[in-house]
Amino acid sequence: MILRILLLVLFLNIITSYAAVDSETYVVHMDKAKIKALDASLGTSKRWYEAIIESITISSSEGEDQDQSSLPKLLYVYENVVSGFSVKLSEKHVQSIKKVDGFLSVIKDELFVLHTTHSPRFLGLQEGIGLWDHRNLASDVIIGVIDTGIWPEHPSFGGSGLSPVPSHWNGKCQVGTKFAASKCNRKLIGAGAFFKGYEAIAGRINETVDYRSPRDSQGHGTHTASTAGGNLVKGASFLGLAKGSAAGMRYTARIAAYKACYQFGCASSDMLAAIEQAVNDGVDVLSLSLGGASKPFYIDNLAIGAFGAIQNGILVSFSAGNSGPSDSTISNSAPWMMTVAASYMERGFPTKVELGDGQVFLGASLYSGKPTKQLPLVYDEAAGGEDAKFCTKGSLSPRLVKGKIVICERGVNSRVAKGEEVKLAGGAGMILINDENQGEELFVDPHILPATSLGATAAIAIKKYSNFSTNPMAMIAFEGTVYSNPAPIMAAFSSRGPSPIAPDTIKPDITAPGVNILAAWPPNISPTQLNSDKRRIRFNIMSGTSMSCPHISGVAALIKSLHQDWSPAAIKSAIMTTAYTNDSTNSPITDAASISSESATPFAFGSGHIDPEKAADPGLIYDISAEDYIIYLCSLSYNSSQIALFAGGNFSCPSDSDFQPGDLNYTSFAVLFSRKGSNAIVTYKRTLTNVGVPVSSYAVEVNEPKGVSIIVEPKVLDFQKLGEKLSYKVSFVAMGEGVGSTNFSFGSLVWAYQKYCVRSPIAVTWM
Ligand SMILES: *[C@@H]1O[C@H](CO)[C@@H](O)[C@H](O)[C@H]1NC(C)=O
Ligand SMILES: *[C@@H]1O[C@H](CO)[C@@H](O)[C@H](O)[C@H]1NC(C)=O
Ligand SMILES: *[C@@H]1O[C@H](CO)[C@@H](O)[C@H](O)[C@H]1NC(C)=O
Ligand SMILES: *[C@@H]1O[C@H](CO)[C@@H](O)[C@H](O)[C@H]1NC(C)=O
Ligand SMILES: *[C@@H]1O[C@H](CO)[C@@H](O)[C@H](O)[C@H]1NC(C)=O
Ligand SMILES: *[C@@H]1O[C@H](CO)[C@@H](O)[C@H](O)[C@H]1NC(C)=O
Ligand SMILES: CC(=O)N[C@H]1CO[C@H](CO)[C@@H](O)[C@@H]1O
Repeated sequence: MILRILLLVLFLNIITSYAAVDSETYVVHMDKAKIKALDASLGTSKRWYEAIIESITISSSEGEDQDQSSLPKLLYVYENVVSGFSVKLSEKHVQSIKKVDGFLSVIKDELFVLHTTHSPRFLGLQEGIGLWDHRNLASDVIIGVIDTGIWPEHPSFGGSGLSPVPSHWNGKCQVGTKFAASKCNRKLIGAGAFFKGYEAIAGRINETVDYRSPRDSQGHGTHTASTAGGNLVKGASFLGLAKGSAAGMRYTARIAAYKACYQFGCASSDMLAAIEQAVNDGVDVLSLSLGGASKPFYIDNLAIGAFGAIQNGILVSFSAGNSGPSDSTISNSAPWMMTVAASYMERGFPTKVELGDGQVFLGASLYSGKPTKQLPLVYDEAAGGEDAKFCTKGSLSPRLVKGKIVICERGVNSRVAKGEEVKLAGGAGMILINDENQGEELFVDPHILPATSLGATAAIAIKKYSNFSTNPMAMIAFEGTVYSNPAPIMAAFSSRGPSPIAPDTIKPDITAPGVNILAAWPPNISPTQLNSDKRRIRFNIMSGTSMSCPHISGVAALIKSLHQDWSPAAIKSAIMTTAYTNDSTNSPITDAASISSESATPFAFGSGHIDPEKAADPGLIYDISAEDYIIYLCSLSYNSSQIALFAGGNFSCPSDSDFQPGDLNYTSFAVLFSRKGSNAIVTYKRTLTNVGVPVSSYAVEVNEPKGVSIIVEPKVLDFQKLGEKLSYKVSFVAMGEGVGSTNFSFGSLVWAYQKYCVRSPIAVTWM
């Protein structure tokens, strides 16, 4: 009953505040070519847009006195990566704006969510060698990170010993709350904060919890920026765990931090402004560890903004999302985006739980103290009232849990908050258990008391023991850091393909370390982010595709400095064709989501796991020009105003073209077949560019997916010089039998010559 009244009140609240505001923020996309022509007569596009707004608001108020100051204010004017503006408008005004000459589309602003040092060695990067050779690191690249801002005083962003700021940098250090211009240096060369869109949606930033400046109040942006390009800092660790040097993938890169994410998320209008600023400032690579639900590219502001960036030669790396392991949970799936999945490294933080009856289970935790004694074990009713099994706030009875180890199930409140509840009630330890859906994937957390996670199988046994033993007991021992787990393993949380928007490409593209990553952290935020946690750290361990994405951004920056003339698609191709798909035991990479330890598929890891040194010298690349992408959009039957969002004006789609979406010169192959029809044939064309050995002869090797036979024509590509392009055709023939009930089958196509292995995964979807 109380709940119903509460819901009703909330509901009414929403309705009334909606009615009171009556207007919402929109991003209005305009035809770049038309606006350019008009600019010449009116001065700047800003004046032109102000005139549009004035005319629609006055015309629609029909003679009522219109006070100048009550006109809707432009939040941003976009002139480079996209063309248009963002503004708060009523529904009526939105209808009038659609009639303005040059109008292309209007997209309601929305909030995106964040996809919340040792990894260099795991990736084979070594000081003084290969990509980390001093000559390669001496050149200048700038990595732009759009996130929650940055903690500028952190040693990962110290500027001493670096050469002057690169001459192609045009940006600045934006001053704001607790952020003086002097906070930028030769490492952190620029910073900006974009919050007009956020404040229009969520209200004014609460300055007791966040800063109206580039300073990071959440830690996420500091962590991701240091993973991509933070300094090499010796002696880093997390409360004694994961000791070693912390270093960004491209640790000599310069960093520009663009803050567009706040307490409740990141507004698309702010994101577009940040992308545009970064492009104008001269960044070489952009890293975005955030996203929203998949939607067609012509209504996806992130896809439209990212396209503007790649047209300016800037590779944009995005996190795939943390919504796995179900199929088609992928975010950020436009083919011009680099979409990054997350996997485990070989590093682990094991624990051992020993029950009173001698059973032993292995778990994981970032708690690093002494083992507990054998202590009484309590669960559910034995620990408190309703919800005691989830250890929610106030659910545990101090009388029942004092001095004992409490079993808590995941869900409802955060994992570290459960530990806090146990500690507040006087408990001595916690065992955090997975249910069947959560399986065996163990999250390690910096608990504030001796605590460990256990997988679903152990959970069943331990619940049974605690229910049926008259005097249940347990102890937890913490075994520190080990470096011997088989790796990589795909993280269950990592979002999966196929992309519902673009099933003609495999997404995600690649996987990189994204579980238990140690990186820089603001000194005023505790590792658990709980108020009761008074510990302060310089480096924190976090997990998510948010953490894997900046690894790829940093590696892209390394490759960019080696091959300054390569396009974003060429760098992407190099990273993808050289990725590996076997783990450290030379068996196919497995999937933490699979109970039967089946191997992971390209819809979990794309082309495989990144191998930076190999990516530096791929032999051949699949290049894609901006025009190639636009022809691809034509093949998706986008109409002229949808095409103009990407092409920036007039683009006539070829009328007699037989180009299909699968002909995009993508590094992987996705094929859709009907389960019933047999002998259906799909033929795709590809073009390879030689960047390896001038005279070289590549031969094709195919590994056919189940139920499909493959014909490649020609079977040998003879290159005579560098930069030469040669094309081939690949036909997939559906045999239509033996596929059974599987929805997908997988294979690969490799062009091999001497040390080079240019590999593309193949994914067939049976519909
Ligand atoms: C658009 O294309 C048409 C026909 O190709 C051409 O006449 C016109 O000048 C173009 N407009 C702009 C603004 O480029
Ligand atoms: C701002 O945040 C603080 C701390 O959470 C809270 O106490 C305060 O009420 C908030 N202020 C507003 C205006 O929401
Ligand atoms: C243990 O008891 C709880 C209720 O207290 C019950 O929900 C659970 O199913 C029992 N588990 C086993 C394995 O018997
Ligand atoms: C990957 O593992 C499979 C199965 O163990 C093996 O057949 C294959 O040769 C391995 N591939 C590479 C590149 O080592
Ligand atoms: C393109 O399609 C959109 C959405 O269906 C529509 O609103 C728009 O008017 C179309 N534009 C043209 C030029 O047909
Ligand atoms: C195949 O797809 C269908 C429909 O999406 C789903 O119900 C089924 O579980 C899938 N099969 C497998 C083996 O994943
Ligand atoms: C830049 C580039 O090489 N683009 C090529 C990609 O492949 C398609 C299909 O083979 C070609 O038409 C493009 O020219």
